[in-house]
Amino acid sequence: MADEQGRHPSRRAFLTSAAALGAGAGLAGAARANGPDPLITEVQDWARGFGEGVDATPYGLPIRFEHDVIRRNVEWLTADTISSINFTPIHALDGTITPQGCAFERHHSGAIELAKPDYRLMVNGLVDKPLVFTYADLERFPRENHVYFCECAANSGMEWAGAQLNGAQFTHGMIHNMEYTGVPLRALLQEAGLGPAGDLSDKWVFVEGADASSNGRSIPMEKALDDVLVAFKANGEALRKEHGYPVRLVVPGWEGNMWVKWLRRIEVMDGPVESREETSKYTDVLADGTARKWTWVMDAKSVITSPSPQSPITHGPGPLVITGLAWSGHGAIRRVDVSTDGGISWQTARLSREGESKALSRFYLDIDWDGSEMLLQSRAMDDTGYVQPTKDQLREVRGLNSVYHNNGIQTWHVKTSGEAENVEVS
Ligand SMILES: Nc1nc2c(c(=O)[nH]1)N[C@H]1C(S)=C(S)[C@@H](COP(=O)(O)O)O[C@H]1N2
Ligand SMILES: [Mo]
Repeated sequence: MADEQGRHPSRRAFLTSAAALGAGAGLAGAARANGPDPLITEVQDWARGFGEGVDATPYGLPIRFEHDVIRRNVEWLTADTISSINFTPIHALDGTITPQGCAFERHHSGAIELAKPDYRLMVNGLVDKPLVFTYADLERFPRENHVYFCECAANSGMEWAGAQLNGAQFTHGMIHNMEYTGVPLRALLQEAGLGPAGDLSDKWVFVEGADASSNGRSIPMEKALDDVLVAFKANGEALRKEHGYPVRLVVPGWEGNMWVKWLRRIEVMDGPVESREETSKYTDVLADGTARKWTWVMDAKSVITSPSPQSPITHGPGPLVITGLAWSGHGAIRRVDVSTDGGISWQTARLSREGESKALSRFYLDIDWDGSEMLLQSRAMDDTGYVQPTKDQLREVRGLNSVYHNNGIQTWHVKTSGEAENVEVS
C-alpha cells in the first residue's frame, strides 16, 4: 500500500491538500494534490543501486505490497475448508481477466492432485464405441480459445434475506473470468460416434469428476454439442490444481457447478441422472415449497467493485472513478447503468470494450464527486433485452427460500468519509 512504499504523503495530509484546492478542482488539481512539490528532483533510493537479476524470480508472484489481494473464505459459512468456498478479490482487480492465483475455488471434497500421465477421460454410454482418452490424446484434437465467466450458482446467495457480507469479494466474488484453451466436447462425442443424427435431441450427457465428490451433472445434448469445452489451459498456462488440473469442463453461461473439474467421465444417456447436485442441491425452493430445477443459465448481473466496502474512496471531492463488472449467461452485456442515489436516477456507464458473449464486461462511470453520501447501484442489460432486477423484484417471484441464482441489484452506502457499507434499499 502507499504507506509501505513510503512514497505518498499520509492520507490525512492528502485530504488536507485536496480540500485546500476545493471541490471540483479537476484532474490537474487532483494530480497536484499528490505532494507539495510538483517536481521530483532528488535521486531516489531505488535508483542508487541495481535491482534483482532475471534469475531471481523464475515464476513470479505479486510484489509484497499487494499481499492483500488474495482469495478469502468466510469461516462460518462451511464446517471445514474441504467442502468449502473462497472468494475472488474482485474489489481489488481491474480489467476483465481473473488471474488464476486469486480466482475463487469451490470444492465438494477438496482439490486433488492428478498428474497428466495418470489422467484418463472415458466417453461411454449410448455411443458407437466407448473410448478412453489420455491427456496426450486430447492434445491432438483441434483446439479453440474462448473467454468465459464461471459463476457459482450460490454467488450472492447469503444476501437473500438482506444485506449481510461487507465486501464485493464476499457478496459477488464466486466468479472468475479466464481465457480457456481446449477441445470442443462435440469433437470427443463425434469421435466416439453418436449414432444417427436424428435421435440426439432427447439425449443427455452425464459428466463426472475424478475427485471423491465426483460432482456429477446432467447436461442436455443440445448444450453439449454447442459451446462446451474440454479445457486444459486457462489464461495461457496449465489449469491450477484447484481449478481442475489437468482437464476441466467449461460450460459457458451456465452455473459453475456444471463446470466439472478433474473431468474423468462423460456418459451419453437417454435422460438426466437427477443426481444430488441437481436435486437436493442447485435447485431453487420457491415460496410454496416446490423447487425449480434445471435453472442452468446465469442471468444478467453486475456489481460495483470500487468504491465498495473493501475499496473505500481515499481522496476528497473531485474526480472519482466508479467501476464494476457485468455479465450474462445468455449473451453479451449491452449496457450498464449506475445510480448514485439508490435507484432514483440512472446514468449510463462506459463499457471498457464491447460486451463479449458469456464473459465479464468492465464498466466505468467517471464522475465529479461532491463529497456527499451516495447509494451506489449498478444495473446490467444483456443483448436479449433482459434487465437486472432489484432484490425486491426477485423476492416477489422467488420468495425467501432461495439460495442460488440471486442476481438482484447490489447497493453500497458510500459515506462522506469515503467508506462504504453493504446495505439494501427498497
Ligand atoms: N470435480 C468437481 N468439479 C467441480 C466441483 C467439485 O467440487 N468437484 N465444484 C463445482 C462448483 S460448485 C463450482 S462453483 C465450480 C468452481 O470452479 P473453481 O473451483 O475453478 O472456481 O466447480 C465445479 N466443479
Ligand atoms: Mo458452485
